[in-house]
Amino acid sequence: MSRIERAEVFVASPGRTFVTLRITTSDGVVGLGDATLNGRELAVASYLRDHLVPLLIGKDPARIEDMWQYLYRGAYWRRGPVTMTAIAAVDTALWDIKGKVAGLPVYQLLGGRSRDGVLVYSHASGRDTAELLDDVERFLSLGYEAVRAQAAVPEVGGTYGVRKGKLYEPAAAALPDEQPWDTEAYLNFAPTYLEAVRERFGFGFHLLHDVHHRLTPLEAARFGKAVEPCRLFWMEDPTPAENQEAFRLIRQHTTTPIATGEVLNSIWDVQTLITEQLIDYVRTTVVHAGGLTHLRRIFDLAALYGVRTGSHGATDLSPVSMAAAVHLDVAVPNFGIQEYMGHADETLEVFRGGPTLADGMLHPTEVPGLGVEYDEKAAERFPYQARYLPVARRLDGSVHDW
Ligand code: CS2
Ligand code: MG
Repeated sequence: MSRIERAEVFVASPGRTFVTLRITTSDGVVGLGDATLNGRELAVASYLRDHLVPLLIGKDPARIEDMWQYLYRGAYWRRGPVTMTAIAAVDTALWDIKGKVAGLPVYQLLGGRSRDGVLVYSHASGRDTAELLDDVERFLSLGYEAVRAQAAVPEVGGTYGVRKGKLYEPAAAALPDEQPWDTEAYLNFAPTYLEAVRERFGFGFHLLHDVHHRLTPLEAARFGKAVEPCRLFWMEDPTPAENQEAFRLIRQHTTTPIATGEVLNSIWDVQTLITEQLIDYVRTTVVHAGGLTHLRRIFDLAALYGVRTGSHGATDLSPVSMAAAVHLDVAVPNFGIQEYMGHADETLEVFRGGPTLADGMLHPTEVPGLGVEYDEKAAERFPYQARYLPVARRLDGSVHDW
């Protein structure tokens, strides 16, 4: 019987930092898992190297569910982004191996296709409304059917989501970049540029916006009401989601659809949001919510309550977890939309293969497994660089949610 013979953890910064787990079986079959936690990467690398890898050697790679239960219940200290990202990497690698052993792309192991392609959205942004409108036009001309819009709030340096280079990369500094934030200025300005997008381009495409955890529940209710005429596909992370019950207040005041979950990492962290239908899209991911095994459970609970999927897919999710995401997206019945930002050229030198983009949709690979390879030699050219996510401070100097 095949056994796990080797489990290696690679930390490299091709374009940005990624942590990748590679499991090799006694039959020489290789599986990959993404273990990247933006700004806290080495914590997961150590959790894997120092605590999980010794448990993997000699185990049966085919026993995916048993491994998940063993690593989750055996941790004693449950949940949290570090633990669930480490478990996710192992889980994803074992699904990759199972697909290769079966000679099937992973989506065939998840029930097969429910749709021909996976609708995606990408990120338009601008330092002002005019620049944002040009960027929205660019993405629409590239064939995207869904576009997220974010513009810098005048006089406030810390607006989330405004791209500086080719890709939006918030983890850009060797120490946290402290950015000013002014909620009133945001609440006065953001509805104006979302209205400007609709005025210029109409309603023939999906328009999304990420509030990025910045508002209180009542402010979020006020924002949701203000943008109802824009008919957003969703307003994302309107308020910090640890307080799931807080979404009841938002729900009472506005019909603007709500998406949350990218920073959450277990079914228990989204249970109230889903079972009380406080959200319309759940954004949990393969890499941060325990892998395909656990994410499928979250998506199946969501399906019972009419909640659709809308997984996070920023550049800090590696091509491995993006490939796994598309294999699940194409199979689940309650798919909503997949965030997709693409990756830097350096990243694609290290991670080979993965889903293809055509006509605003991602399509999974048809090769056995996940369809991504990790080029260890290429990765050696990109040594690890410590990068932090920013910290937001209100104008009075107190810390705010970034
Ligand atoms: C954002 C991300 O893509 C999104 O919806 O929330 O840019 C997020 O800020 C980063 O992934 C954090 O690492
Ligand atoms: Mg977000």
